[in-house]
Amino acid sequence: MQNDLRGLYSRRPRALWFFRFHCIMPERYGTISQLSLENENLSQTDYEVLVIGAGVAGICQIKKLKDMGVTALVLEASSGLGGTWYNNRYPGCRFDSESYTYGFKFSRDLLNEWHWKEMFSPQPENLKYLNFVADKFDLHKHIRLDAPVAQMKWDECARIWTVTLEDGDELTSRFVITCTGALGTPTMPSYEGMNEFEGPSFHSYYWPHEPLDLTGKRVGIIGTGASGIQIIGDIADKVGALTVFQRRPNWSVPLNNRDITKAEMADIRQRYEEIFAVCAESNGGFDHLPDQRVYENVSVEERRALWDALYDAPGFALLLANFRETFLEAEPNRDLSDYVAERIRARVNDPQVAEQLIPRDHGFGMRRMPMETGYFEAYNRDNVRLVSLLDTPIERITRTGLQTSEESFDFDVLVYATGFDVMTGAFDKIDIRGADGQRLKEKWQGSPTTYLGVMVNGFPNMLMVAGPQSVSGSTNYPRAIEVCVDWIGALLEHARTADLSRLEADVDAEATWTQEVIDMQEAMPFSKVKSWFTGFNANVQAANAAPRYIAYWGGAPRYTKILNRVASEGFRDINMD
Ligand code: NA7
Repeated sequence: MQNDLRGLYSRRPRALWFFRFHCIMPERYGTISQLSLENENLSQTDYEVLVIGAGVAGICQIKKLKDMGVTALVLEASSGLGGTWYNNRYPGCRFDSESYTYGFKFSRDLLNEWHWKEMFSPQPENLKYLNFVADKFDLHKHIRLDAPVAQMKWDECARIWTVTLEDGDELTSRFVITCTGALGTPTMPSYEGMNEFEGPSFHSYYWPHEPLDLTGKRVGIIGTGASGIQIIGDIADKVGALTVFQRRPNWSVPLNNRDITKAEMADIRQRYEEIFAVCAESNGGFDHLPDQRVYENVSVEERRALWDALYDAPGFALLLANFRETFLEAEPNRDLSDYVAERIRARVNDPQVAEQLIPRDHGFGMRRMPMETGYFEAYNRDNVRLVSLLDTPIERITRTGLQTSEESFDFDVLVYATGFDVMTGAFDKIDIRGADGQRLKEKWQGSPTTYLGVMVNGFPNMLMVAGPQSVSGSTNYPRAIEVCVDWIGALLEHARTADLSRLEADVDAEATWTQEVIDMQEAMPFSKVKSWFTGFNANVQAANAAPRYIAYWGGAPRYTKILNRVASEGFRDINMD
């Protein structure tokens, strides 16, 4: 019986085992002898660790737990693994991280075997990759699909979590690790008449899984964030007519995607260590490092040459391989914004439309920048029209389309690319009750507080991968996830060695970390810009809501250093017994 709690806490297994069940449900579990009997037939409703979510984080986490010999189960709400890459099926959905920086690095075999076919791999291929990983490491049997979690309740006496699924099933575990993702809780606007539209209408996250033929169709799309911009660039030349309803425009630059040949992939495989070393050094966890020159020491012509090259380079190059000052200081940022505005004007034929596509309320890089493929050229097509909601707001959705303050539109299909309740949304959906019955949603009302984005005081034995206030939300997701999963592995190993069954972040340590998160965000030039970077979503928060602190902006290297220091000092900010 190595794969149960007795395996993890081997020095006093029976005492712990008895303690928990006798303590919580004496009537149900009865006497010691009955207990022993039941232990022999351990039904799989009890685990050392329950993991919530089988996306990129959950897959990485279960692999780690499996390697550690821990009995664990992943509970996944959807009917397939993959999280974001299972759910988002909209046309044009793809990475904007270079594919070879997005894959897991925990296995050399895996790196050697997988061929990324495009620089920025599309959703179907990404889902295939995650299933390939699950197949290769035999993870499917540790994942329960169609298992949305409704409630998690901590039992202080037994030191276990009881996790209740939406269908009423109950499971128990010593630890729960949440891997619920940053962008899995879509938000809809609240326009009058939304239920009346007679054609297909859906959030981009719920784009139908079965093929949806848009040929000749009149399509309306609301929202021009990363999802909307990918969709528009992809479908403009396939639909009959496309009307884009844009509220605030976003800066966007070319993704510059292309195929990766076999020879290139062979070279990438040789250089994986080098590539991941760059990612570890980069604040954003990407394969881009900033230009080291001082902005004011570089001539206007040289700056221009760099920007031209970066505009044509893959991915986030213009944002991340630029002079540091273009992100951090007002004037350089204005210069760069002017440059990008000029590029937009050069690509959009109608000057009035071009001006509507250029952001005025924030500088380049001050919100999460969508990457585009043919997005601006789409507006040069006769079948594509831009409607600025700043000029003519939507008044209501109708049976056949929608009505703005000026005009009525008819559509066959209506798409809401209206964003997500980022980071905390997935937690709010679950009724999480910690010690003393405290509700996490109430504790996090306003803004979350965490210890390192991994633990929460008052919620013992709950660990978060890519949780609020971790660095995951602000960086190349899998790079941060692997750091976090390794750290959690070390913490569980530490608990196992020291025979500990209750881990809780110290209240003062949590306050210190939350202050660090606040300080880092406030130091960012985008801290006053309303966007999901600053925890704002107009469909969830009131326009005058106070800023929220949902991500750590101190950069991946600093975050990793802090995690490593905490581990090397024996996790002393975590109360353990
Ligand atoms: P985003 O980036 O949050 O974008 C949502 C878009 O929807 C944005 O343009 C919003 O305009 C618009 N929006 C939201 N609500 C409304 C209403 N009520 N009316 C009109 N327009 C609205 O979400 P995405 O899905 O595009 O991208 C999410 C992340 O996925 C992205 O950052 C990547 O990390 C991957 P607003 O700017 O609020 O005026």
